[in-house]
Amino acid sequence: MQEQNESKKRIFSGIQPSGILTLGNYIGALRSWVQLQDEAENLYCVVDLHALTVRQDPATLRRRCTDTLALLMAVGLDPQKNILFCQSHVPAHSELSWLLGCFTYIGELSRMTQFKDKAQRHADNINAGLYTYPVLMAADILLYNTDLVPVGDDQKQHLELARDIAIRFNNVYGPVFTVPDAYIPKIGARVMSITDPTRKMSKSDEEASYIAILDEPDVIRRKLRRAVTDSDGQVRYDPENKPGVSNLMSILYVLTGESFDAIESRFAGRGYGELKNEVADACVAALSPVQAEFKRIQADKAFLEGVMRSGAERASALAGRTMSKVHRKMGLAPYKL
Ligand code: AQP
Repeated sequence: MQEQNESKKRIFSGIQPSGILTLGNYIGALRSWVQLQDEAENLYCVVDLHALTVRQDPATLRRRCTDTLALLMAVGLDPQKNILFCQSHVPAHSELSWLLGCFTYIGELSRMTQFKDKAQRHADNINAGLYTYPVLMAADILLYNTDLVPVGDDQKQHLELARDIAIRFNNVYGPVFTVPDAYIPKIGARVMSITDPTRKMSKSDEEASYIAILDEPDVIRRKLRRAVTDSDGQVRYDPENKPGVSNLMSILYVLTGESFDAIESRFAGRGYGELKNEVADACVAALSPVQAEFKRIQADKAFLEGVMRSGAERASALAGRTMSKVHRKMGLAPYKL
């Protein structure tokens, strides 16, 4: 296995620039990334190749890549402590994806719930990339001999596949890849849509269904006022029977630390309107500083370019070591005979 800092675990995670990042991305992924930044060697990647599985407007995609990178720093990721980079800047991701595709079965890919869900939502464009998405994700992770992958609950199935592929490969060629573990937050791992709380909040869904990290306070308040709840009027945590109210309570819990019991007793006899207002206050308080920092970083193009370039160089150096080993083990012809 690759040489790495003995005392520190290596972490990799990615985020698609397929839309404006949501409160779901923030709570399910970005907050844990920030919490972990002193404990591990981290690589955080803007996975633009993954975003191409759905049609993207080129100019918008280009802008969203840099905006996503700026947002990673705005939430608190330090570009010195973390390798922040863009997936397409390290071609080894695509190459390893091909090689690992030869170790992945059609049956495994056909079982992936995200593929089934996206194939339904984009029925006019069920492309091969949508199908092989989990192989590219396995390549992203295995390329860096990652120990831990902090993700939301929706990515658990993909991560299990990455583990299976690593184990299968290692069984054939010896211990090449580290078998990664998922790191999933206990609460907030699946923030639900506010218009349909039986579905997860997604940035590519309709705008009213998500709170974007960059939504202005009045937009956040308006969206939350319209959040779907239920008709029994009781603030009680019961995700199965009261998904809308439970989703709002989870957001409040994650952002303020107030326990479900405390929220329930404080809101006894009060309506959902008051709960929605408090959730909106908590969102505005958490997101306003991020928004201000985002504007500052986004305006500094030279800084952003520098972070992107240095991230790509640092990631490429690590990826190159894995790829030489993979080539050698698999018997690909050496460059120098
Ligand atoms: N609703 C969510 N709750 C908790 N975590 C979430 N994540 C996404 N949505 C939620 C986590 O955010 C990280 C980055 O996700 P991604 O952008 O790479 O892809 P995704 O999971 O497909 O997110 P979206 O918003 O649903 O994107 P689109 O709409 O483009 O498909 C991941 O760790 C994810 O678990």
